Amino acid sequence: MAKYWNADIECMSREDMKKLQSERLVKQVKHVYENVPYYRNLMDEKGVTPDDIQSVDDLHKLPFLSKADLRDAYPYGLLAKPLSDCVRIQSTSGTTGRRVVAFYTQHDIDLWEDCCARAITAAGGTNEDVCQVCYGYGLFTGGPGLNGGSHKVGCLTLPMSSGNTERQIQFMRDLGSTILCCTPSYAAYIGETLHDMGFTPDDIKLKAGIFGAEPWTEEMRRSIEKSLGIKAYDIYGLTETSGPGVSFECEEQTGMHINEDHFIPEIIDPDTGEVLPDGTVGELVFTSITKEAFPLLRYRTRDLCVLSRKKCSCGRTLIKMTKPMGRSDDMMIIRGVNVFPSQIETVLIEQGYSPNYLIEVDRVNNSDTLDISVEMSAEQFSDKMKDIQDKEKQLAGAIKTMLGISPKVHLVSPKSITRSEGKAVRVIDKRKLHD
Ligand code: DLL
Repeated sequence: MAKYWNADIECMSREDMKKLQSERLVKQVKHVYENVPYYRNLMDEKGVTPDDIQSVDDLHKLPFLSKADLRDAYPYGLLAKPLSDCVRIQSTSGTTGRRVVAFYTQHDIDLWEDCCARAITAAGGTNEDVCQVCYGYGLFTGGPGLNGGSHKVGCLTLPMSSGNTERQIQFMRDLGSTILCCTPSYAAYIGETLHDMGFTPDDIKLKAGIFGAEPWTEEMRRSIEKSLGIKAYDIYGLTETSGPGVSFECEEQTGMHINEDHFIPEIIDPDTGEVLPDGTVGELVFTSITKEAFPLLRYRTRDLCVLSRKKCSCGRTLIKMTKPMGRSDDMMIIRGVNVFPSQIETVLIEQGYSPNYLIEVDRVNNSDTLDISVEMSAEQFSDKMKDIQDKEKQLAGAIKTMLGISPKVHLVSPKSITRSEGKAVRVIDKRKLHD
């Protein structure tokens, strides 16, 4: 069984990787400078020319590109190839008013699918596998990306898209799916539905899941692994950098290997822009060195994580990033304390609750309020008020220990919180509505 999709690259020596990255970077900077007036202006403003970039060591000289730049340049302002060379667009949903449209040449699509093929291979996928892709298809990159990767590996591919969960399980059983690709919140829902339909993991053939597109905790991973009887692998990416496959997990499950032959990562201080050493938490920045149509240099992702060069037992030498703990824009400041939804999720699952919850933040009489509705399982449910109140108090205490601030916990009846088939919405910050 092939352990790597491309061993030459995935296990390349650091020295050779640096050389490859430097060659590609020099070429890419020229390509962007000559073809993207928007970025050329940014470089001119900073007084940098392509000649100043001779290797990856010069990367820090380049200006950053932010989501605001993408908005300014929408839709064609960052395009580096004539439209006649482009064959596809993908896009974010734009529900937060920040739609991103990314363009692809056929070459870009090939490289993107190759990155996804590496992820599937790292999860143990081969041409013997049946890969059920339940990420959304369409403008969202999840479905098309994993679909393409699955074809490359030679898996029998089930292009299911998301939704109609009972039918997903029927297909899974009838066709003997061995790999599941979807968001972690949808994987949890599939696991729950499997159970509700009276099946156990022994009734399906799944062995691995490739889950990403939203933050998820280690506790959530263990809960999904148990409900579906699989090993759950993380995968990361964003529309701006093609989609899923920028990085992927191997069997060690201690972070995601970044496809460094295509994307050079940096970690910066989100406030000052200063580049931080490996091992420090900061904002992840990517430079795409092989993309033709929509190459982004020093793109600020807003995702917070840590990079590590610790040797990996899988043999890959590609740098690893930790699971992003959330976007810097997901972080809530409640009564002056920084709170990530993932911290709350960790406590809930540790305390034996399901990952079905909703966080509501508001401001009443100039003071922030934090309300967390958490679903009980049928076994946890009780019709005795006192029992429920005791449990709410106990859970609120555990969350207070984690966050340092007291929430109001509401235990709600089984199945009363809407399930997610794509990216879960877990936070409603009503303060933003008032401002
Ligand atoms: O979510 C691409 C994708 C599809 C990745 C399928 C993995 C699997 P966007 O919709 O542009 O693209 O959202 C990108 O999602 O900046 C992160 O904040 C978040 N994200 C993606 N993967 C992970 C992950 C796709 N594994 C944004 N863990 C990114 C945590 C993730 N957050």
